[in-house]
Amino acid sequence: MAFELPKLGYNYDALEPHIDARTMEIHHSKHHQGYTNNLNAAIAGTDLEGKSIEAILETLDMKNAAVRNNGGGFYNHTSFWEAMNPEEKGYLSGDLKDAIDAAFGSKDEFISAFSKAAGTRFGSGWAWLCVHKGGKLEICSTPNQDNPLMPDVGCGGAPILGLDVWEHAYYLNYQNRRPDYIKAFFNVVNWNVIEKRYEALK
Ligand code: MN3
Repeated sequence: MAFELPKLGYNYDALEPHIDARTMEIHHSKHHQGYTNNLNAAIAGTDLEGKSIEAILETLDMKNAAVRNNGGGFYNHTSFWEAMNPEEKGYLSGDLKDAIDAAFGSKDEFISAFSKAAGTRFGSGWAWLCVHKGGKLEICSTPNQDNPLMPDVGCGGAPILGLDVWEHAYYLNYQNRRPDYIKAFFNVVNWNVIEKRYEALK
């Protein structure tokens, strides 16, 4: 069973004005579709076929560039779309709020540290909030389509919030102003989704 491009849980214009409809459409229907197609081509006929994307990434041979780039791209974008669902957006609460306060001081201090990781990633990549077994949180970033699930990326635990800082994610609307895009992202984060991930993975 090949991987399929996941449908968004909302319309392309649902994140306006923070993330524009044209960027969403190209990012989902072209970029994410491309990663999906290339991942399927890369695993066809290999022993990776039929495995979950998490299993593929956790046991990845990092020298396998096609699966590293496209498997990462498939997983990262799926996670990214879900994290911005504008339906029942919610607010930071519960155990996740407590864990963020404990690790970073406050929600604002968390956003500041996460934004720094996203802003200082040179070139293309992602910023992450990860949870380790036991509930400890970590902020980190990875280049290209690497992902904390992959071995030895210098970033551990399970990712519960990721931000795409490739230029394709923001250039149409924000041009070179990555900090403005990062700030806008926090207007569309669905904290209910992040809290559910935290509860499931801590
Ligand atoms: Mn992208």
